[in-house]
Amino acid sequence: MTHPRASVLSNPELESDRNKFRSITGISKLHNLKKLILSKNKIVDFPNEIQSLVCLEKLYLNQNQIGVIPEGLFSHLPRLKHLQLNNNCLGALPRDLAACQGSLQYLNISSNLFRIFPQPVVQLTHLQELHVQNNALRQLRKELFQGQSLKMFKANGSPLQEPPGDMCGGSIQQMQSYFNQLQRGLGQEDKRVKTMFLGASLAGKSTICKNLKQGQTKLMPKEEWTVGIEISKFQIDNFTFLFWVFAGQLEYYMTHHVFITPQALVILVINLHVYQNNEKTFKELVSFWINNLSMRAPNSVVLPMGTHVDCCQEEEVEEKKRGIMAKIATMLMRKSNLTHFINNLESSEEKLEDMESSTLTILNLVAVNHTDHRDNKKLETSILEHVKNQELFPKVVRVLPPVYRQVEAAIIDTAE
Ligand SMILES: Nc1nc2c(ncn2[C@@H]2O[C@H](COP(=O)(O)OP(=O)(O)OP(=O)(O)O)[C@@H](O)[C@H]2O)c(=O)[nH]1
Ligand SMILES: [Mg+2]
Repeated sequence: MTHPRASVLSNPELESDRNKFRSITGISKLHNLKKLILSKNKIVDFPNEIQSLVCLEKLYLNQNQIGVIPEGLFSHLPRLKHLQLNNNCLGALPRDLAACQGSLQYLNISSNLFRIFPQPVVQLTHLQELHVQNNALRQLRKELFQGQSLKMFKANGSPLQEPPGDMCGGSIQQMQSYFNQLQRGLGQEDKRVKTMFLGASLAGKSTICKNLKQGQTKLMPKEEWTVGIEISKFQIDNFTFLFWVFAGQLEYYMTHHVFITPQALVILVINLHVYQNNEKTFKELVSFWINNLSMRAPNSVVLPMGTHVDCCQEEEVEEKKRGIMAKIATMLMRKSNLTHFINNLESSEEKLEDMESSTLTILNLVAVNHTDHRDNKKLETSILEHVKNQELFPKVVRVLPPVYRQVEAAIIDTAE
């Protein structure tokens, strides 16, 4: 965009959104401009001429491709009240944004690439509304919640540890209380993974769970099938696993929709002796469960686990492992083609983002021989390796004040 028409020189607003501008020049003479809308363009370089717009109160630069904002521009904008920078490629903010501390009331930096909470935001003492969601933040700053001004705050969609992401849906008062508690006692890292065992009846879910917990290689008696859901706690190193073993029998399927919740490690247990490389057993033992999960818990990480290895030949196990993984890959490919197709139909950007983030991760199948003690150890190591991977499990680590941990422990005790 160059040289806006003379008529805008006296107009306090300039709207030039939804164009394909890559850069903006010729706006420096618009000294009286109060509102500048340059959203939904393709701007890469922050328009330096904005520093001449000394009356500017509202600036919309959202949905562009800005990666850096140079230092020294915001100090020329003492009246700026509303700043929208969401959906760009920003990883930091210039220090002089703090110069707008007397005026800035609304700031949106959501859907950018922030990994560290930008320091200048902490100094914005008049901020009333702050959007930082969908970044790569692990920590928020307590100073944000110490003042009186902040009324609205959104921070979902980042792998937050301090405070844990599930707390950020709460009120400002809850956030204040969390940070106050944290100050009083030392915050401790809590690493916790909900682990759901799913799979057809008699697949061996309860057996795996019991063997892991008790470090044994025993088989469960057939009569002891699970009724409903069994919940228990298990520790590997400093990770706490909450095991949820689901009954595989048909009559309990209707309860699954209540209890299968997102953000979990799912161990999909498959009886390799019963599995034959055909559509029927793939559907019953594998695809039924994966389809179910992609509907109810689309962000889960699934570890397929083969059992009854002791009843199979060695080469049979390898062949079935390969067969299952190949069929899963084909199935996911079909799903992703469908998603792509729907994406092309839908123009709503939020819808697109939702779709993108709804993908199951399916890990490589591990086969476990319950009669071999070493397999138990291997399984433990493999589970631990996966949950330590922060890309796979960004929400495992939570920093909790001691009092929160005590309350949680009391609740679990009561439940047990
Ligand atoms: N030979 C052999 N038997 C196994 C193995 N795993 C489980 N079993 C046996 O298979 C039967 C079913 O195992 P469970 O662990 O109860 O199966 P489940 O998946 O919990 O079944 P539901 O509770 O009905 O959903 C039991 O008799 C186990 O002893 C295995 O790897 N090898
Ligand atoms: Mg069971």
